[in-house]
Amino acid sequence: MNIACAFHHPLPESAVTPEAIFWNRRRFIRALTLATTAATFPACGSKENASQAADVPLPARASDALYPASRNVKFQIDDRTLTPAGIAGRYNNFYEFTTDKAAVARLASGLTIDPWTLEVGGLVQKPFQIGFEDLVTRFPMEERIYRLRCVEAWSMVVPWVGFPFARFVEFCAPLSSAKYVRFISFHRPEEAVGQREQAYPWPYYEGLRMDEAMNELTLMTTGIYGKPLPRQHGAPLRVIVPWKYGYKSPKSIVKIDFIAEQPRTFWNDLGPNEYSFLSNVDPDVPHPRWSQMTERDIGTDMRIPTLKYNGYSEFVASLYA
Ligand SMILES: Nc1nc2c(c(=O)[nH]1)N[C@H]1C(S)=C(S)[C@@H](COP(=O)(O)O)O[C@H]1N2
Ligand SMILES: [Mo]
Repeated sequence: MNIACAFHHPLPESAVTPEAIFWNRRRFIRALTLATTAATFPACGSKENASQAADVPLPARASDALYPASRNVKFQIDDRTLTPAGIAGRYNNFYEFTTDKAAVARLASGLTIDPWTLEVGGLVQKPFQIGFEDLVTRFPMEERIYRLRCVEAWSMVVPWVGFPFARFVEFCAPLSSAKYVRFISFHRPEEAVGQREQAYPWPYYEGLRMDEAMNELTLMTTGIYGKPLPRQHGAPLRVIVPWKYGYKSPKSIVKIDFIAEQPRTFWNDLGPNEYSFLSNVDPDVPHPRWSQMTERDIGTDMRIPTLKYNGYSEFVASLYA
């Protein structure tokens, strides 16, 4: 595990790619995005271009009718621009597929997302399994515009669609002995090349304290930009925890357990000194290898100050007082 740790950790973008090359590549990707949104069909029919041009269609599901959901105006971001869908959807961290952000959308296109079963276990009145379609029709859906801040010092502002995780917790009827929630993502090496080829401790696992899980910001997320989640964003079901670094927002969840002890988490196991269990966004606590004082907005390419709790102090500061 510690050997893997030495070689595989999220690096700041500037460490992964020299800045000059990076900026050029971004312009190239942006040009590509503009070119392909203008035309319904890619001009060139090669497989490579077709897969870059648009997301592989999602399976038609009854839950498609839930979109778009009405916006909850309590969660708006006034001081930043919404990140274009074509940028957010081509700059993903999803190591089950690849560490190459620009290639995630293409490599994730083979993930089977329908049917999808969520298993709920641990300290609940009665463990159960529920199909995704059954689950989503039980909760009122809403849209929320949130900031998302990756530990690598980039960020975006996107409209998620989902329902408060607190409603889901109530639905699960946890016992009073449940103090933490643990999330487990899918494990399907046959569909996820990164799970075949990269020596990480699959499946991805994350966790929250119960009070964090119940906070009104924590969103069970099934959509983005007024549509069902595309695979690269964690279809069909993920959690968004906007005051924490992005890796605390696990994708494509298949199991949720209520437990008494603090769960281990994927990135904390890989780099305990670099990725804490709490991982609240904090400009004053540098990552051991880079500053967290600023971040690059991937939509505008602007470097902006990082905000304590990612700008959500009014909602969460009391949890850590
Ligand atoms: N299962 C799983 N969830 C994950 C990750 C991952 O590699 N696997 N990456 C995390 C990281 S580091 C970030 S920044 C966000 C990125 O979400 P996005 O691609 O939808 O922007 O997903 C998080 N959730
Ligand atoms: Mo991240």
